[in-house]
Amino acid sequence: MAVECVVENGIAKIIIDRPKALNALNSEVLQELKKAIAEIQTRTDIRVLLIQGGGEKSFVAGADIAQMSDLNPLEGSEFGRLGQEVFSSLSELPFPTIAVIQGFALGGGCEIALACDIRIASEKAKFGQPEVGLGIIPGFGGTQRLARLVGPGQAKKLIYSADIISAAQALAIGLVEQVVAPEQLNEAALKLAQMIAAKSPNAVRLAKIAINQGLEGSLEEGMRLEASIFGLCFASPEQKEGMTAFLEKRPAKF
Ligand code: CO8
Repeated sequence: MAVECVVENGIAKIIIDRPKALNALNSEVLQELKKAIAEIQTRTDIRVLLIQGGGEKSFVAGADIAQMSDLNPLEGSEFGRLGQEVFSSLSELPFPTIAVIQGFALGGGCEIALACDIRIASEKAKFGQPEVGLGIIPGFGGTQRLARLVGPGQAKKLIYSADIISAAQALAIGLVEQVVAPEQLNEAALKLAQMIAAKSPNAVRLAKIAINQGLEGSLEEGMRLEASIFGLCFASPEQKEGMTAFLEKRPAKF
């Protein structure tokens, strides 16, 4: 098994660990990832997911080039669809997801990070979409999600050039949200996960829906969506607890 999933105190952790290929994604790893995501999808006890690569060197070094090298067009498009399906199920998880990136996040590895809500990286991490150097294009959502996250100009620069950039450069263009020293990475990711996990899970999930669905339409539609979801919050006991706790000058318990 290359994909492990553990849940502790409401925080799920998926680890992709295939050391002999720097955690590259072959179809077996993608199937395992699909299964792990399906298993946590409906769990109401999970408040946040951390996803990371095993070992020190690599988050995920991309799709498995050895496996892809002999694919025919039909097999290529099936492989692409499998990756897209897995990464879409990751991006559609109802709770927040954080990619914890200690090393290479290349090709499909960068695309996993893009499918998460938040990315925290070590200063040693490296990012890129090297596909055009292999005669293919990013096929696990990269052409779409990268442009949406960093804007079309920066996405085109990265994708056309296949350049590998540092964590500092990734932070500068908005490809990651936080960069920390390598030895602080796990602690920083856990701290953020714990902060999220301590808040109203219902409100956090609703905020994710409002942001993600709102981005699909116009600002006006997004505002209407926000107003409806805002109203919905008042149907939850968590709103009562959050506000009562404030008025009683005590921490809220969710
Ligand atoms: N696939 C398969 N094997 C890999 C991959 C990979 N993506 N990356 C690394 N490996 C293997 C190497 O072949 C090597 O194996 P071995 O020891 O048996 O020779 C082992 O991992 C260690 O790698 P290196 O010796 O190369 O380690 P270095 O430190 O010298 O280099 C790099 C590290 C820079 C990360 C280098 O391994 C590299 O460039 N890897 C490939 C990165 C890449 O191009 N990734 C993008 C792949 S394409 C992709 O992700 C497309 C996604 C969409 C697909 C849609 C399909 C339709």
